[in-house]
Amino acid sequence: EEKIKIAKKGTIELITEEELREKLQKRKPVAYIGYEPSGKIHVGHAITVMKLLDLQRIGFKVKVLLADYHAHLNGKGPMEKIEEMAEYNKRCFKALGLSDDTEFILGSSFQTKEEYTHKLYELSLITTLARAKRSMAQITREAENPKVAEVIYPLMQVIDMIFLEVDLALGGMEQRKIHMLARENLPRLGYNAPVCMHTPLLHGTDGGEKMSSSKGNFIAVDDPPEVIREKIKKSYCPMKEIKGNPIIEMAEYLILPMYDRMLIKRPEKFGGDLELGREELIKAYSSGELHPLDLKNAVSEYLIEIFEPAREYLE
Ligand code: IYR
Repeated sequence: EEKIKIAKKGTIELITEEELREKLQKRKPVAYIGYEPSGKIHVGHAITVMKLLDLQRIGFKVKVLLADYHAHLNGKGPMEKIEEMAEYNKRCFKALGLSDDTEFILGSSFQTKEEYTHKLYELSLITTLARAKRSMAQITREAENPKVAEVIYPLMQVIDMIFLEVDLALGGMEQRKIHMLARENLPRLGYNAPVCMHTPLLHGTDGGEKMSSSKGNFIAVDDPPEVIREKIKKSYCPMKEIKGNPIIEMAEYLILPMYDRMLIKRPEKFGGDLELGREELIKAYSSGELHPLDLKNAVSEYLIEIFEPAREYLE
């Protein structure tokens, strides 16, 4: 029961809790997540890495897929460049505290194997084009002139789950349609579908739809403290507004799942210090009792603290 609680903390979807219970009976269940290698590892990534740490704590073996081919198929550039980023990303993920038995796997190390390709073809035969395309809605970079690569991508992600022998697939909410495709079609190929767990998505510091290293609207795990303070200070954070507010989201999705309560330091004349749980924070902010500036200051200091080991390790 305690393990289930730890697993669910800070997530917005678990499919299904009952299956997770079963998986926890196994000696060493495997949890995995894949990341397209990226120029910067940011708060959005960190939310999922913190969840991996929780899963490790409750007994999962963790595999991290450095999805180089996926990045390539998604128009992120030549393989050599992507491989370099993968190496740097691996260092960032380790720096965030993943244990030594974490396995880092480069997608291209198995995604051209005969057996892999064979399974991919079989899956392509039972998946509609419409479904494959739909599953990519929140992932693809190309909107104007979509390529066939866009529908190969989700099928490969599904086959990855067979090859990596995963019991649980973790991802941000944007991955859910690919995960649902896996849950539906893997059994049709004779394989068990993994438990799927999803974390909330972060808006960019500019208030944009998604925090993304290609849009420059992120806080990176290796940003120096002054840079974090500066970026947070300039961030979109409308007074009293919770929805689409990236600063509230960072508090709600990253800081509070880690600390349970947040200390917000304020000068005496502005009401003095506050110590808030999740609901109290939402209430205090939407009523205007908590001002954006005070929230921003607190969030900056927490991020600096959370990323401190990463900054040190990466130096
Ligand atoms: N679609 C992910 C990258 C990815 C994830 C998994 I899980 C894979 O098996 C393969 C790729 C992204 O959007 O970053």
